[in-house]
Amino acid sequence: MDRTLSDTLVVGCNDTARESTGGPAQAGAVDGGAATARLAVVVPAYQEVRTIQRALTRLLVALADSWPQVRVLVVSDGCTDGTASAVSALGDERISCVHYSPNRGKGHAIKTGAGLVDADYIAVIDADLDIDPVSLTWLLAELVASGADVVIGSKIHPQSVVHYPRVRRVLSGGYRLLVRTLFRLRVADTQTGVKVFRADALQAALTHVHVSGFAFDLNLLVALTDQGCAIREAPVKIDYQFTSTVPPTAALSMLRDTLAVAYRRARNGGVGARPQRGRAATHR
Ligand SMILES: Nc1nc2c(ncn2[C@@H]2O[C@H](COP(=O)(O)OP(=O)(O)O)[C@@H](O)[C@H]2O)c(=O)[nH]1
Ligand SMILES: [Mg+2]
Repeated sequence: MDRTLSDTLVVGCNDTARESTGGPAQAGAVDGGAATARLAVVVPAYQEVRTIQRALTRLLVALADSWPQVRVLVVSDGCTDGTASAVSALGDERISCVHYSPNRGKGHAIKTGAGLVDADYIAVIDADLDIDPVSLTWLLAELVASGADVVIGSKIHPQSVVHYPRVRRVLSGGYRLLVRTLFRLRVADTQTGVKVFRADALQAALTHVHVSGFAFDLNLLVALTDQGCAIREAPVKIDYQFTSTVPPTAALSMLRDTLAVAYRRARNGGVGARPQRGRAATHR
């Protein structure tokens, strides 16, 4: 039986576990980067006990100069391997962890985390060691400098440095082709696990995002696009560590979810738009 947010457990690293009041995890003021802007980083995690401590330490080191007041919220997505305890054991007051059970998917984890933080900018980064968190500083710099609503990491940005197995490159390229054909978004790579958002734009779009698995990123970017948000791409540094927890069946559910987003968008004339009765709508 699914548990709802009201019975999730929020664990401050220096606290003993306590029941969530449903209130936000506070993000602090930022002195560097964007003057007084508050940054919260949401980290979706599933069975990451082996990497989570190193990943979080690396993340905080990368952000130390430009975003020293950052707050990090790890969302333990039904982990049964002690990921939440490993986060807690770090004892870092900048890091909180919310745990729920059972596993609901990466998209659900991000949506849950974004609903709990209070910040001006919300970043999302994978919990494993594949993506170098220096990428996050590049995305944030671009968000602040450009005034865009969203900046996403792109594996095919000319300045990206990506070490990825061939089979993943092929799958990723095939998915990008499918997305380009179905959605005609202005961004090329919807799936890389590092993104930054103006919090108000993200919160508004999330109310229209229903996919909870890996096609969540696509669903979210379609919703942001249909709301008229300015979305830019920035380079990433990725060194694949072969620690992926994605099961082989995920490709099928991702395809199913992607087609469902395309269908709903065509039917409603946009993600977040009201259904248009009696005619198929075009979307751009
Ligand atoms: N595989 C998987 N990852 C999840 C889930 N929920 C949250 N995540 C996190 O989503 C991120 C991406 O997952 P990963 O297995 O590394 O995917 P990949 O990088 O695309 O191979 C990681 O931080 C995971 O811990 C889930 O249900 N399944
Ligand atoms: Mg990964």
